[in-house]
Amino acid sequence: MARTVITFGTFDVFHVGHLRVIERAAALGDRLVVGVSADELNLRKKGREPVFSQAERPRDRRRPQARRRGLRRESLELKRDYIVQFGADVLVMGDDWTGRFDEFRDICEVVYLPRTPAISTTALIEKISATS
Ligand code: C2G
Repeated sequence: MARTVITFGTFDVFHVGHLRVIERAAALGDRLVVGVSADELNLRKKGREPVFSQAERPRDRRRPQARRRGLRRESLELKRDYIVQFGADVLVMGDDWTGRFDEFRDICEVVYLPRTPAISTTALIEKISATS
């Protein structure tokens, strides 16, 4: 049976760290579902608007090999519902989230992948601001 992988994130100012986590997540199954945080959630969680809006961010994620579905995650509390709704067998997150998703081990596998070092949305925003 086809194995479904799900991952969540903001994916703002899309960079190689995002690409690598998406590629490695896709490689763990047959279908990858990428949950993209809603703008409002990002504002609440990080205290700033994303650089790219929720309408723009999903478009950055192109990977023809994997059949992907984007969903906008309006609420952190809904993760369990999304895992069930999309029939996910595996939840994948970068290891900055290690332990934070273990509560879902009762309904799916939970895998934390090593983050790509030395790159982040915040660092990119700071770098771009400093050069403009
Ligand atoms: N990531 C990575 N390497 C980086 C930067 C990010 O592997 N250098 C991974 C993160 O670990 C995460 C994904 O890329 O799995 C998306 O990162 P963010 O957009 O920063 O996602 P975040 O806002 O942390 O959202 O509730 C969970 C959150 O929605 C995760």
